[in-house]
Amino acid sequence: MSLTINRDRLLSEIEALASISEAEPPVVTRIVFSPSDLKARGWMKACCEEAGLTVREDAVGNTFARWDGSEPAASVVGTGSHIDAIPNAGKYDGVVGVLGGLEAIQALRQSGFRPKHSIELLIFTAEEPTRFGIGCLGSRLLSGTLSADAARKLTDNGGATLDEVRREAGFTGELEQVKLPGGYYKAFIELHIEQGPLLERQQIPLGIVTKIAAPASLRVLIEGSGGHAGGVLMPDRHDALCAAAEMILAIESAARTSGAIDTVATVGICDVFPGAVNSIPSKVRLSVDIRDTDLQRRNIVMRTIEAACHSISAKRQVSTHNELLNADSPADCAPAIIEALSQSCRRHELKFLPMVSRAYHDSLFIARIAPVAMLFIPCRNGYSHRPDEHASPEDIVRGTLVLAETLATVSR
Ligand code: HGY
Ligand code: MN
Ligand code: MN
Repeated sequence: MSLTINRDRLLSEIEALASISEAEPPVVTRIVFSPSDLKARGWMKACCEEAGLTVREDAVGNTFARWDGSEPAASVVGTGSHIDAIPNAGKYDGVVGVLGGLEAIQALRQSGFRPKHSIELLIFTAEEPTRFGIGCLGSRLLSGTLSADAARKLTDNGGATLDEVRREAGFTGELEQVKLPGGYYKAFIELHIEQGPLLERQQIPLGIVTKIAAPASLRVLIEGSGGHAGGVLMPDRHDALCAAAEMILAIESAARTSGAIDTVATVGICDVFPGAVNSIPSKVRLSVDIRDTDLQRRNIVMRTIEAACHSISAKRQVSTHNELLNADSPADCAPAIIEALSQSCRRHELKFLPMVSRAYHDSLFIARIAPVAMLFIPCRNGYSHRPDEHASPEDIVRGTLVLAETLATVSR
């Protein structure tokens, strides 16, 4: 099989999608169900239809662009990723998997290949946790990892519920219908930038993911007594932000002292109330992200963090409430798909690195219902979730070619 990846088309589509953003270039901000996300969805659907695919959307906006195989009733081979982007992001996170997946399908169609199993490009809703506080919302619902009832309880920072926001965006079906029937996917393969420095550092053009790390996130709500910044003397204070500051360092220390380099913990959001320079903070909300490739070790670190927050809170006579948002298991990738990816790399004499994904992805949840694997391409300096995120045209095209060949292998 000789496949041709249309490099110019793929690169120009990446640029076009990057221009659909709440922020000025080179910054990409595309929060789920925001005007830019809806515009990007419309643009993507048009690209898929132009490529001859049949497009459908489910009740939470997961989008499926299908190429019917010779046995349409057989299980499906999926590929894809996400197009939503956190604030101040780059243009490649998720996008390489969506547009690379579309290009891989087009290259197969143009080569005259005919799959037995239908191939679907997926664009998952809300891979990023930005709006509803939980990542991979669309793939959690597809895999049944998140129930429709639990999803209905989700609200954004403005207090709008997921149901209100999705219906306003035009997705009006029942959330119960999102969960896929068992055996729907034969396999799912996601192309993604590494979002880390290993491939570039070792000058290896491709990574084949063997395991996806276990993510957890929680909110720590701290309540002190507040008061006038001039009138309340230091011994009389119960400053919620000072307590939070100690907790942030304790969270960092819990990850650093876990005994393994694979443990990470981040306090990415710190909301301070009332937020006036001359008022002692009375409330603070910390959003905490904790991950590890080892589930048990991650859970130990979470317990260490919980204990540290409570002892700091007692010492400072503030109240603390920890709200767990998610605590997911890691996922092993499927040996058969890993082998198919490896075969394609070997065919092209491309070095590849078996590796762990420290970022989470929709593949983590699709792995609950189907065999999955991920293919990584390098990103410059390992940067991601920032405007200078960059993947080279050569790496993008190479990853797309290996993805296309693997889709062909798995869909025969
Ligand atoms: O946070 C993550 O790992 C993913 O990029 N959303
Ligand atoms: Mn991301
Ligand atoms: Mn991503």
